[in-house]
Amino acid sequence: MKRLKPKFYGTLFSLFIVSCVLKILFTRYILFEEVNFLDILSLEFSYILLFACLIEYIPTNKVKIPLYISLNLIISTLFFAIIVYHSYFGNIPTYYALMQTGQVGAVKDSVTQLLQPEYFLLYVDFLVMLIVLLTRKLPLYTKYKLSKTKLIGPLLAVSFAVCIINLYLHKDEIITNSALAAETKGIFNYEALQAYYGPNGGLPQPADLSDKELKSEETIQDKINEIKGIKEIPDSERKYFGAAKDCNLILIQFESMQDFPIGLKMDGKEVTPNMNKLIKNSFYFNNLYQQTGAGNTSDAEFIANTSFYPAGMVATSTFFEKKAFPSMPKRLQKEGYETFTLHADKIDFWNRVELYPSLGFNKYYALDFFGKEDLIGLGPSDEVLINKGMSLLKNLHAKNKPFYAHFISMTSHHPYEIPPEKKVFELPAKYKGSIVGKYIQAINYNDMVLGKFIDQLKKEGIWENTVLAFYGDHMGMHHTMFKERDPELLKELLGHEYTKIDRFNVPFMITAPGVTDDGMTSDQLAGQLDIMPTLANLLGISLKDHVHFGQDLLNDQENLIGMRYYMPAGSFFNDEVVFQPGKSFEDGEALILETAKKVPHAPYKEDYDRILKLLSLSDAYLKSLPEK
Ligand code: GP9
Ligand code: MN
Repeated sequence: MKRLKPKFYGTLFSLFIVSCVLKILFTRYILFEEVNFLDILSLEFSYILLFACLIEYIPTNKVKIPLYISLNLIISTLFFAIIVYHSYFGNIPTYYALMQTGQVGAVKDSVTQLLQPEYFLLYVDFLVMLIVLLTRKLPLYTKYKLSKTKLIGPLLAVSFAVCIINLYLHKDEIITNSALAAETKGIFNYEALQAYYGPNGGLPQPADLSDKELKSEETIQDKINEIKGIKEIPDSERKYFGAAKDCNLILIQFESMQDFPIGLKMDGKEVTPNMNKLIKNSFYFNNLYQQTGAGNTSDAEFIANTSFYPAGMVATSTFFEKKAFPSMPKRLQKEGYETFTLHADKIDFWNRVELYPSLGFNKYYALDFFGKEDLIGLGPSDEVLINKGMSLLKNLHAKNKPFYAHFISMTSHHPYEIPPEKKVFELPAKYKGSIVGKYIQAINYNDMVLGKFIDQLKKEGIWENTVLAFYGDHMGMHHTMFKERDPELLKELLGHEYTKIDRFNVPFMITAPGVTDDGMTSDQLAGQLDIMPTLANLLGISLKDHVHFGQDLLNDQENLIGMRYYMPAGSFFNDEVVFQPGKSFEDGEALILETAKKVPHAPYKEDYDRILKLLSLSDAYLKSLPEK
């Protein structure tokens, strides 16, 4: 090929290609921690070339400059968003997940903390482009046109062919670990294929449930029980069935609350004094794992009220926004309960405006109800949440109306900045300023709120006739938040290296005066899907004809806990290990729950198959539900 003379449009063309290739190198290095030039050449380069050639094919020169700039801006921003998203969630976002970044505004403090200065390198080439544009009249660049027939045409054909071949080769490749999928398929291919497959992209689509299977809900429950290895126990034989019949239910979902701070002491002082006291008269499950997907907090709300698996790669509140879910609020309404949920954020965050009617609460109370008092982080503090919530409870109590109130806390959200005047917990000097220290203070704040709430319930005479339960929505401590000292500080608190077992372990505690008085701390394996069946059993709500994927922890011991999104689909916790697949089961990894030591995973193939069946059955069941 004849050597090209320097030229203006040729310069823009080459500048675009070189800067995009550098951006891909940079992005792949940050995401996958290694750079393989061959991968970039075979998987990503064809797209860059294709974009540049398409621009060069435009007949009017005038639009080329704005096009090069806009496309470069789109690519830079896409990579930037993917990197920031990945640093928090550990996942490569799809087109659908990125659509939800409209919510980023609301969590801007968290996002700001995750930004690293080097991410802005993705925009450095705009300076170069600016210089080139400002100097374009200088005789540095001759207005020589890139030959369409000799150069652009053939390059366009080749790059287009390579893109199509790549898409074809990777289209049926199912890799549930999104980071591995994007690395293997290429970022552009991954995004294109995810968009093609739809919101739950690339995962095997659930088969439609047959009419016969749908007619009898029992059949589906039998299937679930069979896969899980559970024997249906008649209500009359269930331990604690109806032990708290007709009691109110107050269920608190604590933001970012993990299990490890419960019972923890720092310099001899308890981080959670109120919870520690409560444990003595409660059923406390300390080996329970989060099962939330991309919908985070809202997924936890969905799971706790339905005992179904969340959608996974997209918030359930969006993916199944039209559906009417069989749920705990609906069941309790049938028993004469008033049901409502309280969360002091805008109602459209996480599409709760659709989620709450889908769950069937009688009422919901959001930001407009709580006002703009005592703002911390994302909105009104949890003290405002319980104080204003209390007025509703008092009203219903006065009318002798049983209620189910689901309180969704928010103050302990990342970046865990509790204002100094609220900091009741004095940190040891070395924890001051660290994210671990801030997190501990946020959890201590939760504990303080719980203590105040219980005092009020007792004062109002509501306590005696109420089941009060709480759980954590999802992890709060993630390595992407850590600064240099944090891993060491956390290790010191835990007495061992911080692992994903600690990270996904959230607490679940139930206090029912007269029922749980003797206290019971259980380390049986559990998941968030078990919250509803366990509470239903205590309240005497039969789930015999109500499909549920979780189980009653007071009666069913054997368990298998599936998770996707934060770990690839097919990941699970069983009584011995936590397992996470790689590209498939074969290159997965099993860690012993007690020690986090790696063990051969071959013996757990059956559990992997069982969990995939449960996920697909849950998806199929949700898909089959009628619309609201
Ligand atoms: C906002 C709160 C935060 O309403 O639910 O959600 P998260 O970021 O934890 O999913
Ligand atoms: Mn949350």
